[in-house]
Amino acid sequence: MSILNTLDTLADTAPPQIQATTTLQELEDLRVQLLGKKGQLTDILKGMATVSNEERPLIGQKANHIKTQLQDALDQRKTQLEAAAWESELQGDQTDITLPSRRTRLGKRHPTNQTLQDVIACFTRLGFSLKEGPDIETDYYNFEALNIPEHHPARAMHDTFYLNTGYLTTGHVLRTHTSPVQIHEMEKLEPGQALKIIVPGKVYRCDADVTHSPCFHQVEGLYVDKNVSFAQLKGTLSHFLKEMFGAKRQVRFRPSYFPFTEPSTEVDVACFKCSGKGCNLCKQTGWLEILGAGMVNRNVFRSVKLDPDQVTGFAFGLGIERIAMLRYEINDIRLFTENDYRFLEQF
Ligand code: FA5
Repeated sequence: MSILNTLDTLADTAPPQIQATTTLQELEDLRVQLLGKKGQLTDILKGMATVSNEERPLIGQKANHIKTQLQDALDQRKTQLEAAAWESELQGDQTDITLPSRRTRLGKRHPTNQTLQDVIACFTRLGFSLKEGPDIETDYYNFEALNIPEHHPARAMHDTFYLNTGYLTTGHVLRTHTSPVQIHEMEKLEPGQALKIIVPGKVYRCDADVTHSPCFHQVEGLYVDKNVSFAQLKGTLSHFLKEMFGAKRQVRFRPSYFPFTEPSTEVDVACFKCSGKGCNLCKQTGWLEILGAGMVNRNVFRSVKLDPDQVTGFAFGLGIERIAMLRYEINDIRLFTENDYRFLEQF
């Protein structure tokens, strides 16, 4: 067969071979076999020595043309195989690059925090200043100094978490209310000095159902001065309740008992779920209790070395989650701590 014929055969058979390769390695091997130093084209051109002078330029031209054609076919196949390899790698990763990107969520205030901020703002406008106290308290501050001696039945009502860890001395508790801060702050008072504070903070009780959480927030209020009256307490709380719930929401002051106040009251707000008819949320009472309050007990003044004949005062303790439940009509207190976006995004 003449060289020209052999070149034609190569030009016919090589392209289907190139197209049939399935991997980049296979393609590279074929390139070497066709166009490499010891490849088919070089082999064919070795026969040039025997051809006539007229035929030689024709063969040279054809050989160059075929070489360019085969190189183009090899390059094209290489691009196809690289694209296929990339695609299968992506499938292996199970990454769908056509999916829309994840939305960046904007942060929002948690409803408990929002309510806490609003409560603080209301009382600051009324002239109360902000104080804080420790979460871990001694038995003395949490109970004793607040006129709740050992074996007093009120201790049982508090469902206390006692701390007994080995390195903390026994007698420490997770505070069950913010009232111990009353004692810390009154201990610092000079005779004749007045005190008007609110104390926000976390409190802990071994208690859990739709309206009770083991860790919740309270805001304590304390006003100590000469001639503080129960009327002032009622006026302050009534103003606060109107700001929080609007003038139309039904509220009631109900006589109650706290060892550290005398007389004492609790404030209830009409249940939003049943509008006062009675349901599982309000335990069939029609009301949700949000705060306890009263006039500071004379024994409490005595425990901080203040003379109960010289000073008077009122105190109150608000449950922040309960207020948030009423404001936003939330029927289960556990929703506040479940961190479910569907719940949190509504506020
Ligand atoms: C007290 O804690 C008193 N220290 C309040 C007080 C302060 C009275 C000063 C007088 C003077 P009580 O246990 O009722 O009181 O709790 C106060 C409020 O906290 C309740 O009205 C309720 O709104 C909220 N609360 C009580 N227990 C829980 C709980 N487990 N989960 C959520 N909120 C609660």
